[in-house]
Amino acid sequence: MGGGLSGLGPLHGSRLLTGGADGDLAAIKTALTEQARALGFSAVGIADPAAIAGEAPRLQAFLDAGAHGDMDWLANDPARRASPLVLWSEVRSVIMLGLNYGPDENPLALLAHATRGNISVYARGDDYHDLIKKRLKTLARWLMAQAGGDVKVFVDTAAVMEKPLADAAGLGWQGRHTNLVSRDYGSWLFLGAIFTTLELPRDTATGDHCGSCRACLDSCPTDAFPAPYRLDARKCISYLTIEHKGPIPREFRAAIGNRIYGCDDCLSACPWNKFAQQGHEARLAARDELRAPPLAYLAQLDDAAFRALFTRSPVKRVGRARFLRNVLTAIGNSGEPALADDARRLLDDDSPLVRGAAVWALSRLLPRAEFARLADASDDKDDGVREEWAMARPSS
Ligand code: B12
Ligand code: SF4
Ligand code: SF4
Repeated sequence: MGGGLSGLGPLHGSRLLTGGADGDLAAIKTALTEQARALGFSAVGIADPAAIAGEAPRLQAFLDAGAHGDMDWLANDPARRASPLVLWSEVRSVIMLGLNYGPDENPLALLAHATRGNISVYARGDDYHDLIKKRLKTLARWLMAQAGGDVKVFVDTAAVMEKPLADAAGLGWQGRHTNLVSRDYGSWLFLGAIFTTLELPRDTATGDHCGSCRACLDSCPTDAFPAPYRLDARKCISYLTIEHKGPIPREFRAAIGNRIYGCDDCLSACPWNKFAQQGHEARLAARDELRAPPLAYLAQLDDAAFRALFTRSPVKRVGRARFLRNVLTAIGNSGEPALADDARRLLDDDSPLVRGAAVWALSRLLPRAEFARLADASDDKDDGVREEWAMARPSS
């Protein structure tokens, strides 16, 4: 979501500007960095808006391959997305900010606990968008008050390519898993951007430090990297469990395991995480109830309970039906027959998405004959659910 602060207008007669000399701009940059750190940002750097000119063909290749799946918003106006100057012709500098959210435990440990749901690290606390956006606005206002100019702030949801911009601003480099890797924080930086009309001194890119490593590529449970530095989002568990609206394609369901919202496998595999530091933001820290929630509990959430459990959490965004689809996929993968009762109850859910996922879960947990009896008794009117029954019915 992009939020221009242009309404505040440029402020003149500011404290740090004494005549527009290079020294003034350097002083502004130093003070800006200090201010960003005081606001809790872990990394800050400045890029030339033209620095990512080379990304346009790469973005186009990604879109031409259909790798964005049904994230249509990624395909809207790629020229704008690939260039800050097309998005806002007056921008002269892009200030990139990183906020450390390093986990306090091994994010992969929970994958072994099949009756518990694994929510990815970024979504175990409050929604980072809200927190970062507020701070970006505070920092942007401060900059305007000190040095004038006009600003716009972005975090995640606007048509801005944050990773290559952060790369150009020296925050780290885009690793083979396509995310930004930092020497100081490993894989665990959230990104945000302030576009300004001020011409601030640039930082230099760190360059790629992946070397011959390919740990992230090899760790992916769904083989979602067609090549290093390239992701096919349609195969990525993060996309499948968060962005994808319909039934999860059958070929990925088993590999999803107990990942019920996002995935951290490629991030966790990175050796640069040995320099990672635990995040200090209390609001982003894992809530106890979201660290390892029992699937049996999650399967019983009605709409009100879902909203209450995920207040201020990013998980709320997907809504109950998509979330329960994910929970049922994990139940199907749990190997725990005791969870079949939870899945059976959801055969009567109002949402066909949930009913279809319940069918799949039961097909994995019930003895063949018992599943066949249920299939015979089903008179679901929804085509998608009927297809699930047909696909899962044991051939005799
Ligand atoms: C769409 C999106 C997704 C999609 C697609 C991911 C993707 N890789 O594009 C899905 C839903 C899958 C997703 C998942 C995740 N996301 Co996401 N996502 C975004 C979003 C909104 C846009 C990204 C984008 O522009 N994609 C378009 C494609 C074309 O970009 P790309 O894959 O990076 O492709 C580039 C490379 O392939 C490169 N390239 C191609 N060939 C070559 C060759 C070489 C040699 C090199 C160097 C590069 C290169 O060129 C391409 C264009 O730059 C950004 C926020 C933003 N506005 O930037 C967050 C963002 C990237 N996501 C983020 C996070 C945290 C995640 C997850 C970790 C969440 C989770 N735990 O489940 C996963 C990680 C999955 C992964 N391995 O990427 C963070 C990443 C922070 C960081 N440190 O990098 C961001 C920046 C949000 C934020 N504000 O913090 N995400
Ligand atoms: S987030 Fe998970 S599924 Fe997606 S690319 Fe990384 S390891 Fe693969
Ligand atoms: S795991 Fe290896 S290849 Fe992947 S981003 Fe980290 S250093 Fe690069």
